[in-house]
Amino acid sequence: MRIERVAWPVAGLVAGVAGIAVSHALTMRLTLRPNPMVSVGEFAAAHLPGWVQDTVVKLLGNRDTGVAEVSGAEVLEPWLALLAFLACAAASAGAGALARRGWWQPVALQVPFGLLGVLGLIGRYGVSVVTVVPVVAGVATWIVVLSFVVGPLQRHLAARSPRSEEEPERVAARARMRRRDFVARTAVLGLGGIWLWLQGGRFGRRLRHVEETRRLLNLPIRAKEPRPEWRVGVQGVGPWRTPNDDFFVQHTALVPPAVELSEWRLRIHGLVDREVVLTYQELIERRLISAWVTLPSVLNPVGGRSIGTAWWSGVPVADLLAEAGVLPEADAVLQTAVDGWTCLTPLGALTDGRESMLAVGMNGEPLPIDHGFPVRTIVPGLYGHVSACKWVTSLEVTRFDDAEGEATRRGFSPLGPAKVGSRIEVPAAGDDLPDGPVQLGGSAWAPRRGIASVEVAVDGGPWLTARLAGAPGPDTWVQWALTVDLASGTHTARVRATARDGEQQTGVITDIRPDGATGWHEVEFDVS
Ligand SMILES: Nc1nc2c(c(=O)[nH]1)N[C@H]1C(S)=C(S)[C@@H](COP(=O)(O)O)O[C@H]1N2
Ligand SMILES: [Mo]
Repeated sequence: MRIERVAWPVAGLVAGVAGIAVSHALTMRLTLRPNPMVSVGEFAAAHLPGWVQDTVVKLLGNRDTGVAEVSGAEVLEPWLALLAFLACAAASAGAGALARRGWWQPVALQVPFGLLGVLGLIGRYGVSVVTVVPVVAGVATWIVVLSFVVGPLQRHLAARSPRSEEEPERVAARARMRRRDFVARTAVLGLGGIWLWLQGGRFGRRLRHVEETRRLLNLPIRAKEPRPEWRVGVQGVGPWRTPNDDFFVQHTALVPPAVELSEWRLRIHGLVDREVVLTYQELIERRLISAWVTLPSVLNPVGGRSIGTAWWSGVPVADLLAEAGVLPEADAVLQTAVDGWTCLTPLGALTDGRESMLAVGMNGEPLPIDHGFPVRTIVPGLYGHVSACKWVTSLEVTRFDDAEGEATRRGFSPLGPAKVGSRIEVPAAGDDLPDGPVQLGGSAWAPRRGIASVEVAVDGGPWLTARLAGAPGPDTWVQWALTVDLASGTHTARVRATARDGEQQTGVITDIRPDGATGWHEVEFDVS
């Protein structure tokens, strides 16, 4: 009887190990992130109040890292990861004990516990498939394995209430069978879970190796600071240069392809005089250029965040096409990525003198894996879906009549010039602002053409001209600001931009499909 008491929590631990192993292995396979428990620890460490962090640093001491400052969060991380681990162990044993009382009681613990984990990870990394999938799969495994392992124990419990006058030997024999059954299930799943946990790290080995190569790369490129005069100087607007970690990520691949530098080739073929095949080394030995370019996504809704600006470095596409010798009948280039994604780009946009490049660097670093390592295309003036091929490996010179990119199959029009757009970044929707002058600010863009003016209308009033900050050229966004005096109450502001060629951003609301959303960004806020 006492042994059976221990059996429930043990079953719980086995199920917990299986669940953690699955979420760990999936995380290793899908991303470069650490084990989910470590991530939750990191999140907690970053969000504890400063005085807790300071106390911990005092108590646990400062690690001698050779670096001057170690933040409280860094000292805390391993401890909180350990705490997260112990919490998982306690919850697992607890769920096992609860399984004694019926099938739904452990689930009532497991689901909220899993939700906590998901919330911690979302806090750390934001919402994405790779944030949610490993934990959800882990919790599902935990639930299923628990109910499977405790099956024999539950049958044993049910059998203890003597239903009939069965012979005692037969009752005892059945109990032995159930015990054997339980031990077998526990052993198989426990060992399987431990094996998967230990093996987990191997599933992502290629991705991790590529990341290591990327980190050690020493490219002849440099980071560049945006000029102070490009910032409009309103708190909450920007940043003007989007940090790589905050740059929106958009691709159809569930797992970004891990491309080994030694295996990567670029092939330029099709309607050319001579086919060109380059290794990575051969590519970066060519003339490199760098440019500030804003990359907008056609999927960006009005007021959305799927647009970013970086200092891109790479080889001019025009140079490479010239090496291959483009035939006169060509009018497009079909780009193909390692993951099979394709886009068809107008030839003119690659050869008309704009800074179209096969980029290897983003803000002075080798391209992050998520943004196309080792090589992706950047074409000023076009939306990403017809131009910005990540993990690019083939450029086939062709004709619009003869080829089709992924985008048109997905309901987008084939050309994809970026539309003039603007958004309000401060105030944010729903902000409650103090009385007095109210500062509005945001960004506007008209790639290839540049921004001529930005106007703001408050509460349906007249369009007021905003102040514009500087910009390096026509291919980046421009920050704007406007100060208005508003009485207390609820207000609405909307913004519109005008491009240098005179085209004014339309207020007509259209869908993202087929060629990009239109409409004015509007924000409602309170003054009191
Ligand atoms: N291989 C590949 N390249 C791709 C895509 C993709 O799905 N696969 N998406 C494109 C789209 S729609 C956009 S907007 C940009 C986004 O680039 P980013 O993820 O670096 O922001 O990449 C483009 N390049
Ligand atoms: Mo996009």
